[in-house]
Amino acid sequence: MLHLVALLLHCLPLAMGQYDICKSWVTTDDGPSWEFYACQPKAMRMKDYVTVRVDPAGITCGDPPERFCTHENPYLCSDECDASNPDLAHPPKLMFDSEDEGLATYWQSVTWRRYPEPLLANITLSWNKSIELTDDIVITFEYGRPTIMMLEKSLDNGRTWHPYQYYADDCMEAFSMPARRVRDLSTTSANRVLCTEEYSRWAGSKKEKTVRFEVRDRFAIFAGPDLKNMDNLYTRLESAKGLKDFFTVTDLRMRLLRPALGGTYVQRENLYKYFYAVSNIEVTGRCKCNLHANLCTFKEGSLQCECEHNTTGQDCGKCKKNFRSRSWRAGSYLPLPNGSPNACAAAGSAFGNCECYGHSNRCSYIDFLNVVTCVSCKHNTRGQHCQHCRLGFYRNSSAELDDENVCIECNCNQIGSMHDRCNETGYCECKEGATGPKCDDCLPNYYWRQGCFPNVCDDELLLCQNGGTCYQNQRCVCPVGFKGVLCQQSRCEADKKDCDGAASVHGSLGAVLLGALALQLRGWVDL
Ligand SMILES: *[C@@H]1O[C@H](CO)[C@@H](O)[C@H](O)[C@H]1NC(C)=O
Ligand SMILES: *[C@@H]1O[C@H](CO)[C@@H](O)[C@H](O)[C@H]1NC(C)=O
Ligand SMILES: *[C@@H]1O[C@H](CO)[C@@H](O)[C@H](O)[C@H]1NC(C)=O
Ligand SMILES: *[C@@H]1O[C@H](CO)[C@@H](O)[C@H](O)[C@H]1NC(C)=O
Ligand SMILES: *[C@@H]1O[C@H](CO)[C@@H](O)[C@H](O)[C@H]1NC(C)=O
Ligand SMILES: [Ca+2]
Repeated sequence: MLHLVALLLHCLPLAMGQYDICKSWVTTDDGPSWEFYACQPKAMRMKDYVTVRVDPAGITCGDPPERFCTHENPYLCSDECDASNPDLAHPPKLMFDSEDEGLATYWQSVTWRRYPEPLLANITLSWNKSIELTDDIVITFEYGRPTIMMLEKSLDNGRTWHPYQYYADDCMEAFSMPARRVRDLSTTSANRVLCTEEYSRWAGSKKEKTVRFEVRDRFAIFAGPDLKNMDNLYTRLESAKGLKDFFTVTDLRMRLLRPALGGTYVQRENLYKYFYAVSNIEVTGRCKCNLHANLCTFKEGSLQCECEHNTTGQDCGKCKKNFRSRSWRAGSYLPLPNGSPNACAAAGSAFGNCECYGHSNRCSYIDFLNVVTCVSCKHNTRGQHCQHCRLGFYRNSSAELDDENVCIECNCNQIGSMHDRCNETGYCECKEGATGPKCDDCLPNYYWRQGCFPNVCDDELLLCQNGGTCYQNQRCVCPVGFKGVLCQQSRCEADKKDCDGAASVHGSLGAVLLGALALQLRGWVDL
């Protein structure tokens, strides 16, 4: 059996010969040396490496034990699911076992007892590794396929999800989408997300059991019906934007939205025959190693590329330390048939002695200075070797010189600072009165109002006088009859008319109170 599986996998189109070696020892006129090629691991049965999660809690049948019937035998409800009995239990792992004896083993949900509340279940598969699909995803349902379901994928270990394909017996009704078939897609629409009715219609629960996500049909758009012209597919994968990513996943989720009905409507009097049962989920693909590895191994609970070309990381997505004289690049399928390795280069090896710490791919010779210098330093670096930070950036002390995060933006407060440059620890140069690393604070005795200004008044030294109150250190609010920055000046002294006016209303006690009230009001209004 194992042999047969290995043999079958070997026959998969993408597992054939091409791009399966990363380097070879060749003899040239200059003597023997290594030659490097773009390379990728073989396709594998990805269900062997997956972790699964079924939601919501309690959706798996058998706790408490429950009877169910089948569409063939709706009134003979003698089947039983019992989680505590290994012979009658239907846990999620049975979707990934190998059914050597030909007997289907399957995960099963509870029945649709709660109708008309929808019977919803999510099956989430996670690899903690990016995988490139190389063949159809095939989901096998016992006792009928769902009448509505959806396939979703994630490319970032489950942080964000995207629809991958919609399935319904009536796409318009279920998703307001026209029904389409993958075989009708064209070269420009090969990565379209569509709704298909091909896998949701009732055909007798024993007959058609599989729901597919058609990878081969999509490949065939470029490689021909027998996938003979793989060169054309590889060329397309390199040139068509988003096409490679379309076949790449870290996680998959089946959202089961309505079970098989076995007819056109739900029979309320016998809800025990409605449930989901999945016996197998086949996912065939290879580890994504950016064409820098031909082996992928299961280590410490996750798949990992065995990176070549002096790359490293789970997906060979960066250059090894001391091999960063130019930026990392993925290998390429082109030119056919061996591709380009785009290997990482040791410092000093690629461009004579011009090290650019991985921030530039180009060096240029400046004649009149007689130096070789890096061109177009990236990641906010500058300098002959991209070894300095651009103006307005400072050195990240916890990052190495070849780290993408080596330069941090100064972020000086535009109003509070003299300019947008900062010193090596990120401190900006502040205008008078401003303080803080970014100059967005004021020194004591200064207040912030589009910059820092010296206090006009406060509660200690610059007290408002004659009963005036200090408003936000900006000015004194003076009582009637007083003025001046600190209300230190009586209006009588300053202006005879003010004084006379005040005197005429000061006649009675009532007027005095009124005056006090007006004073209060004035204070408020002035704010
Ligand atoms: C299934 O997953 C989707 C998100 O992809 C979530 O919105 C939904 O609530 C989940 N359904 C169940 C039954 O857990
Ligand atoms: C995922 O893989 C990475 C890299 O191999 C590993 O460090 C991490 O622990 C894994 N996470 C889980 C949840 O397995
Ligand atoms: C990677 O580095 C090693 C050790 O320096 C070197 O022998 C090898 O040729 C390099 N490989 C590539 C693809 O550059
Ligand atoms: C400094 O570099 C480290 C290491 O790369 C990085 O984790 C960190 O985010 C960087 N700090 C900033 C502020 O960018
Ligand atoms: C940067 O400026 C701050 C504040 O003036 C100072 O404390 C610090 O020592 C300076 N750092 C360097 C490396 O000059
Ligand atoms: Ca099974």
